[in-house]
Amino acid sequence: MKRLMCLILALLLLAPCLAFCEEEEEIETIVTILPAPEQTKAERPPCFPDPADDYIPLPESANLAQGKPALSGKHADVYVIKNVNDGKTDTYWESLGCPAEVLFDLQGTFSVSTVAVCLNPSSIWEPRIQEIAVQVSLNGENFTEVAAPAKYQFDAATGNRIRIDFGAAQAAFVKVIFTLNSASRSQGAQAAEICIFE
Ligand SMILES: [Ca+2]
Repeated sequence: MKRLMCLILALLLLAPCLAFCEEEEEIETIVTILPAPEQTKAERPPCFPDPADDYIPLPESANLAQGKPALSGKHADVYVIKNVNDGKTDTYWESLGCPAEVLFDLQGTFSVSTVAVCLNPSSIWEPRIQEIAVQVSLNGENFTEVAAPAKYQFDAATGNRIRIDFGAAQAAFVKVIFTLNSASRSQGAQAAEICIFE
């Protein structure tokens, strides 16, 4: 008798649970499928201005330095000279101290009027000053200074790049000379890309 009472009591306690489970099974699942919006081009809403809008502009003409033979003295660590004109700002050249220079063979004679020196545009690169001069040559032996040594401010806010403009000069070889880098973690010259434009 006692067992029968316990069984009845257990059924009474379980009854609400069984009813709940049955109700839960009856809940309909409603899924609404929305069509994906068509986007044919990258869009940037006005509230997210493009940082590149504040970068120092570079000429739109071809970069005469890219991929051309480039020579320099000793480099720091793994930052070899081939990084200076591989077309990528996430690779860079760093000299072993200053002064240092990079000599480009343009493999032809061009009328050049702008040299740009670019660092990685990331703000991880602290603002710094580098002192830079530019010389040109037609034969690789006799050079003429077209831009005297001057200090240039590199800042991520303006793309971590600078441009040196000078009167157009015929050049088959261009030498970029660094005499100072104020960066706290390097005494050598640094350039992710050096670009030369007509
Ligand atoms: Ca590079």
